[in-house]
Amino acid sequence: MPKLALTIAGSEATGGAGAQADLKTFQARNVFGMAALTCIVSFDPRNDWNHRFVPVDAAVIADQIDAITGAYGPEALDTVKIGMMGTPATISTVAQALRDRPFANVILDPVLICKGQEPGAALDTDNALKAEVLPLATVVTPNHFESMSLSGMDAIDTEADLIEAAKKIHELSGAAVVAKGGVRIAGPDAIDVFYDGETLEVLRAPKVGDVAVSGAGCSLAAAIAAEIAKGATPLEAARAAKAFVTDAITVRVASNAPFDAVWQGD
Ligand code: PXL
Repeated sequence: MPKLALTIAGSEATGGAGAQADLKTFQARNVFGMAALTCIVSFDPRNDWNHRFVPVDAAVIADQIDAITGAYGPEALDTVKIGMMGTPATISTVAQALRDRPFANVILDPVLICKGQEPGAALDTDNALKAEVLPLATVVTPNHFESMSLSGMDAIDTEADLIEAAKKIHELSGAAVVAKGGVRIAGPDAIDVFYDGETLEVLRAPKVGDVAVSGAGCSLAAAIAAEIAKGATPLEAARAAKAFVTDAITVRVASNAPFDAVWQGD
């Protein structure tokens, strides 16, 4: 029997990011995937690829998690990945579900805004995520923008800055942190910083172009979840996930949207 992993995330219809990326990643990493949808995002091809966003009703989110946790007891299902939440009501519902039926491994991708959205549009949502879900996380995977927001740093320009951010985010969350530099830290390598309070490791891979790819962050967190579900430590999982996502970025799918999509296959 395969190991199991759940994603609680939004639908991103084009299949680059969100729950679609998570489920493809779970399959590619050989774990049985489940998804509870928090929202539906539809890019708008006629309006600058603006993100049209519809939240799923809080009661329906709770029902989905109830169905999943009822079907598979905590012995089989101990790992959950949290992706885009979108509203304070969703965050409260998901946080309650995580407290009701504690998961051993909570991998939080703290999606504060989607790529291309206006920063700062949803401060109340960001604050709710920090207050209610971040304390429950065992692994957290902030991107460049989210690392600045969570650490309170004004700028993260260098590897040293990213290390400082990872340490700060560990202090405030207690989680193992994978702070993603992506294409936003200058230099030939895409670097991510792992820090769990004991081990500091800079994960490196040569950059594949200079433009971000949709779904890389979702797939990284989902791959970490899959590896942890199979028994890896957070550090082992982060290393494997980094290699997996580097491949997925390399064999990307071209898109008319501003970002190409990662491909989790060969
Ligand atoms: O890449 C972050 C992300 C996560 N989840 C959903 C999204 C996006 C970005 O578009 O739509 C549902």
